Amino acid sequence: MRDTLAVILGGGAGTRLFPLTQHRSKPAVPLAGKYRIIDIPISNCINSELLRMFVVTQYNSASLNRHVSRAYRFDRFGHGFVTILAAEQTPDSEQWYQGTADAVRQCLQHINAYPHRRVLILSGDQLYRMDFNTFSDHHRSTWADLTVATVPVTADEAPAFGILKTDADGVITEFREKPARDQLDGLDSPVSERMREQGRVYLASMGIYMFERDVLREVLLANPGETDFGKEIIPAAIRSRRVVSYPHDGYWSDIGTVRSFYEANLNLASKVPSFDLYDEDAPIYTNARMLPPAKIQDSRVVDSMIAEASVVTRATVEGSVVGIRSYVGEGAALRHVVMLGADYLPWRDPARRPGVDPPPSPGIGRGSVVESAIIDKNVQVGADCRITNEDGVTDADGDGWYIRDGIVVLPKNAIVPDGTVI
Ligand code: ADQ
Ligand code: ADP
Repeated sequence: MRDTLAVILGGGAGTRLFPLTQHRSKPAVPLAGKYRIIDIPISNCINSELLRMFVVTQYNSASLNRHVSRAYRFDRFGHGFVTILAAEQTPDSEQWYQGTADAVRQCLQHINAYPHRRVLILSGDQLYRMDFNTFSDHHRSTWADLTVATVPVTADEAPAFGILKTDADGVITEFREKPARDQLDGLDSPVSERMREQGRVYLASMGIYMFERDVLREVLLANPGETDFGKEIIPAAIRSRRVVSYPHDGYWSDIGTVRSFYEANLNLASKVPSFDLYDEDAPIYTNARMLPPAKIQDSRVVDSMIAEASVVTRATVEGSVVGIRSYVGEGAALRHVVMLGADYLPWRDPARRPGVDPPPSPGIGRGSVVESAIIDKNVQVGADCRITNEDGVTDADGDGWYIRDGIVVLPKNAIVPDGTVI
């Protein structure tokens, strides 16, 4: 992979993950109790020995910068780097990135400063593991100008994706971005017997592309008005280039919405998760924080992950992810909750953090019950609260809380007073 550069598309506005993206860009959103979403594509690159990465972003990049600069320090004897390219004004463009392809186009001057033969374009909001060496071997052995990674999906799932049709050699002959369900006729591709039995006969683009360097430059520069890979660049490329499908075998989840983010986190805590965080051959890297272990005192904890420096005291935690430095107080109960953790230890004296105003005691107060919720960082839930969305509300905005797709979301630094019912 020494001749390949990776470009990770770090987001658009991330509106579908609001309020988790209120103060941070999508790739900086915490995942699985101790990671950030960006750790997934970066780890896939590192594990594939692809060590030169750009992360393209345009919103709230401070938190992402902080995480990346703390977590990814390559030694000075190699040539690895993770560089964040936030939208910038240049003599050629005063515009923000207009879409995925436009983002890469505006970054070409930075990308082209490094020697490379190929560019691997990745999405910044997906949970999956892929060896990009195998992907690259496939790209080269099929003499592709451009290779699109694909997964087989059902007719119900298809309208959410770019759907492509291949011939028997895997060459893409048709591409339609997010076709309506009634436009799927004839779009099925040759898939394995097992996939056919499951009705997974449509090949969805994973938004992961490997381009030959000159091909990328040509397709981007020839049509400056085309701003999106899925809507414009890929459908146009199949008419004049050799565009090949690379079938991905394994789990893949797009975590760009509150619901998919929530479910992907809870799945990681389940008995047999779809994504293995414990794979020593392909670990997920993150910021090494040197925190003490989690401490569980006289509690009932079932099918859950509890991250470092957390304290759970005479409480119940079921089917949940409890992030770093979380405190769950006496008699509290968490069920199907994703708690992102805290930036500081809740029981430390606030006087030790002069000039800092987040809640003094983040965590779950005595006797509070929280179900089906995402609790962002540093949230302080008082005593005897009931946050269970008992009325089954689908979407709502409250005073210091939100409900998205039936999931209660408590935003970063929220203080939920004693006795609150949501
Ligand atoms: P979507 O996921 O709908 O479809 P999009 O919203 O454009 O595509 O996002 C792709 C990635 O690029 C995401 O990680 C997003 O955050 C990022 N991104 C979007 N706009 C950006 C911008 N202006 N600057 C930087 N980053 C940006 C795409 C393809 C489909 C495919 C699905 C698979 O278009 O064909 O099926 O991905 O998830
Ligand atoms: P997020 O992306 O979750 O909003 P940031 O990256 O902006 O978080 O901030 C997290 C980092 O900032 C933490 O690793 C921590 O070191 C530091 N930090 C933020 N708030 C505080 C605080 N109140 N006390 C101590 N450190 C803090």
